[in-house]
Amino acid sequence: MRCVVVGTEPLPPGQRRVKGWPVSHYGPVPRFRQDTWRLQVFGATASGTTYAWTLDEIAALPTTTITTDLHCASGTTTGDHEFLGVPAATVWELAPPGPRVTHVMAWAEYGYSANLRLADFASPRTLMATHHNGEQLTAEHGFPLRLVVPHLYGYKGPKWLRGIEYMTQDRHGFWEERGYHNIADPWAGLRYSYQEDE
Ligand SMILES: Nc1nc2c(c(=O)[nH]1)N[C@H]1C(S)=C(S)[C@@H](COP(=O)(O)O)O[C@H]1N2
Ligand SMILES: [Mo]
Repeated sequence: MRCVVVGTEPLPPGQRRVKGWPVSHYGPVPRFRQDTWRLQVFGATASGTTYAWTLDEIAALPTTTITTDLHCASGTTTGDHEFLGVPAATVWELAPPGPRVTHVMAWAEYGYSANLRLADFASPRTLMATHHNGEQLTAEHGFPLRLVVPHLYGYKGPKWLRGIEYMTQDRHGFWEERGYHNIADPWAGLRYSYQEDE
């Protein structure tokens, strides 16, 4: 039996806790097509080749579980999340990056993207999640695969993850291009891009 006390975890500055798990994202919920779905790893790989894994191949990899709150940069925090999935660092091992790689771009369906520093992507708690609280992710929350970066604001974790691009310099993703902070550390309150100049 899972027994979680909700609402006792400390909150980052400016966040308020909401009940349940509201759905929030930009654009429509994509339909999953098993025959064409691949997770691709591309860009500055060590071998120069692109890697592509089917969902079955992902599902065969060792998994881990994390418990975390999710902090949306709009100010809401939801709790009681237990994610199961493949550690993002596994990508690092199976598809090694070239020596000059400093950042990754995590790509989702419909071109949504989020840029991450290496250390944030390969952090031990960063996960490519397939399950939430013991159940397969729902379509609205990112089925079949969702990046969860528990120590950053929600926009750094694409739902419907489809690609990891290795980059040799930083580049803005979807929300980072639209006024949100490049680093997105909720504990430091790094919410908006104008704060990058402070
Ligand atoms: N593909 C995609 N992933 C996304 C988003 C999006 O617009 N598209 N929004 C992000 C933001 S801003 C947040 S707060 C979380 C919300 O996740 P939830 O709907 O599961 O609560 O998804 C993140 N992942
Ligand atoms: Mo968000």
